[in-house]
Amino acid sequence: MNEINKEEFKKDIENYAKVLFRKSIKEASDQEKFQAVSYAVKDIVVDQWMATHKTYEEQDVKTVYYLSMEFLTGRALGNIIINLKGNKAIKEAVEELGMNLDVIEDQEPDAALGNGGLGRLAACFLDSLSTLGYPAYGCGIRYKYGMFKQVIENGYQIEKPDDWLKNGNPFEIKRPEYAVEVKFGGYVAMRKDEFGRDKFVQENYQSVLAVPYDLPVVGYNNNVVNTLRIWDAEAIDTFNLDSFDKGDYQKAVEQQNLARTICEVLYPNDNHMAGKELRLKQQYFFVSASVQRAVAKYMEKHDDIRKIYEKVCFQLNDTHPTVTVSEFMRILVDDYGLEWDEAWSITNKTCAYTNHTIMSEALEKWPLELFSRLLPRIYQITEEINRRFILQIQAAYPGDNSKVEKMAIIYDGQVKMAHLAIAASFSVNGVAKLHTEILKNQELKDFYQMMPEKFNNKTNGITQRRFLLHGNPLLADWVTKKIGDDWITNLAHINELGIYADDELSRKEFMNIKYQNKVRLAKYIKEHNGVEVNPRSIFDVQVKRLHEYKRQLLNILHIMYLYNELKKNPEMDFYPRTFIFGAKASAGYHRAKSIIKLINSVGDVINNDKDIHDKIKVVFIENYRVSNAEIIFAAADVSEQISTASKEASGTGNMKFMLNGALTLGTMDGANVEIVDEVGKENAFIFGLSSDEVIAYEQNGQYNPRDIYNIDSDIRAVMTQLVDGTYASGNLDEFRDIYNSLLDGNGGRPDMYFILKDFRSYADAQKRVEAAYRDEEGWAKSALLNVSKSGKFTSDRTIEEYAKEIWHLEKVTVEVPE
Ligand code: 26V
Repeated sequence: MNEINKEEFKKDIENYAKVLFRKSIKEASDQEKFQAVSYAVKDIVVDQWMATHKTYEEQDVKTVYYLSMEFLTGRALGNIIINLKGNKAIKEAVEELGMNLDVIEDQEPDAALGNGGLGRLAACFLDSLSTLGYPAYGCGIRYKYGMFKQVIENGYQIEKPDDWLKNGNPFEIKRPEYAVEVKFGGYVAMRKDEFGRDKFVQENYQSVLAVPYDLPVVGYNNNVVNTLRIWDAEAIDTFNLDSFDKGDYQKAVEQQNLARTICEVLYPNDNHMAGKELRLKQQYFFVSASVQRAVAKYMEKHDDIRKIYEKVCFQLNDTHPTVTVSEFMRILVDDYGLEWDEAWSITNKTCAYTNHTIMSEALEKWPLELFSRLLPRIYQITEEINRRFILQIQAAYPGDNSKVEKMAIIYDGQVKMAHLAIAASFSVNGVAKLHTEILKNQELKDFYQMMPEKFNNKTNGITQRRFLLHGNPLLADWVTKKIGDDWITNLAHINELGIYADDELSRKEFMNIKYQNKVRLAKYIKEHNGVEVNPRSIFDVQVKRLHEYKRQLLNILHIMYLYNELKKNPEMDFYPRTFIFGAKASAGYHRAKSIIKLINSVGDVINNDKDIHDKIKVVFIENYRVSNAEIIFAAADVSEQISTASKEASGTGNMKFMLNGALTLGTMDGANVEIVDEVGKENAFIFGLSSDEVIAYEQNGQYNPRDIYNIDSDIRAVMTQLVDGTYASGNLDEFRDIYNSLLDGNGGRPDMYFILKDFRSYADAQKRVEAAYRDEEGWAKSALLNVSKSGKFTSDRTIEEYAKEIWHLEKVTVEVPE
């Protein structure tokens, strides 16, 4: 890699301030300084970006297209600087110009084009693909408004629009030369092609112009820069005389509106399918644009479309981009004139699907009426795929019509996207061992029995470059001092840290770094939440989307219980604890919003109660997002991973905490199982029902939370406090719905999340946490072992597995000309 020349770089920054804002650096605002620095950094990146694509073309590489509705990339500048290994030179340059790099980085809005786990995973994957030198495109949507900003008012969540592009995005490049048309609605007609053969064409449709914006994805210290291509919609220019002449004024207006709405906003539901027409439009919009462009790019260099699978793989990030299957078939059959069987065999060698959830609310099913009206030709093709797939099911299970009912792609007036994805893909993967087993043995059992060869596991991972090197510089430097810096690109090496777990001085150093990170977070909390917390207390953290299955409610009920214990016995031996929450709730998810209010209300009471001498603090961090997550993980002692077993497909926060030396307090769910496999049960706090037990209860209906309520007086006391005004002065019904959900559940079914069932076991595990923390040496040892055993959970390992076992990609090396 070419060295960054500090003096040249300084000149570059000054020049950008001049050209962009007609200002000197001294005159520029912080935001303008951020822009100027970013453009100077982009200058370096673009050379590598061009060199990368030149190499790809020369070597005619196979490329993965990672199709995802979400990429939760967060801030770009700091991460790019780190990956350029330019930290030292750039920091010095910036400081010599009288600026502070941290302040500059803080000016950048998070790119929050995702909800949570699935979107952040896509961002980690891109980082790893570039770092490992694999050719890849991320394909997504350039939402005008990303994930909403959360403001807490009077304890309630308020959503504010996230106008992340208002100052422009210095790293993006618009590529109008690659714009393509995407068609919606109308009808399908049979017409003759130029050779007199029949062909299907969509007529009387509305269309938009899909225009790509490219963002660089910089690999670590290797000159490789892949592309995250996000599509924006523009109106097709029909406001010309022509259409007025034809009396098409109305249609022109409609098309303008369509273009304006498609990319307006990210749907902020996580794990809940609402069946909204606009969402299906978004899906087809970015899929059609991405697939059209991938095919066109392939055909620029090749002449045989039938071999496209040798150079292209479409990875479907959950079912959201599943129309890829039918769109690709449409292009092969309608545009390239292939026979159905041939087209299907190509599609089957090109598409692969990742499942990220077994929550039935999240399964995408589109009403036929909507699907066929919006995408008439895609619907016809999907019907034909379904017709043939049913024949296959019948051949596999002769005479068993129940299999057709359960497995058909179109059934009951709905298009089932997961079934389409499975039928058309050569690979179907889950995201953690346990999750994949549940898919094979429960949720997708029929499919697994029919096509076992498609199923495989790819346990998730996270990038250590953002979540240790950037987010926790103190620990990163310390690790490098101990074992060298190989861990940055080969996290397996972090294992070498293990020997220091037995070294007293190293344990002290480690705990001191943790303390400093807790001071940093305490400062953030003071500034942003106005709450004073004690960095000597245990930082017990649960940060993730708010969902009943993740059981933030279990956590807060337990805090209410602890508070009762302290009130009964103020002199009891109690190690001070700071409970930290961060979570966004979907705007329409009322119970989730009540849980946020409950956390804040409990915090208000406890934080202001002088009797307990600050032994418990409860903090809700507003607007949890990638940028503050980095600070939070670095400061955590305890990582709350307490989902109802079987419900959390993997989790990735659990891995970020582990990498930063927090101990897991969790159920045997998702990747927690593999974390415990690595670090050992004695270095984690495991509690609760197993996934098998949960599934058994679900099937036999033998769980009754009232039995627990009746025999356990501590639980009863906490339950009563939900509805007696202890935490809701004025409105006794504030938390009534939560109370009811715990005892009666939904629609007559007892609480599906087994909160009271797991309560005692959780409280016991929390007691073990406290006892363990009192043994400072023992805790430091466990924490260090957690860091040292986190090697498996790098997304570099995950991507190597995808690349070798699914995508069959070759690595490239890139030289940048001087
Ligand atoms: C689902 C839906 C359903 C339709 C409406 C909009 C929408 C938006 C996002 C989603 C994604 C839900 C799936 C998801 O985020 N799964 C999470 O994936 C993580 C990465 O694999 C994994 O670690 C988490 O356990 C899993 O919950």
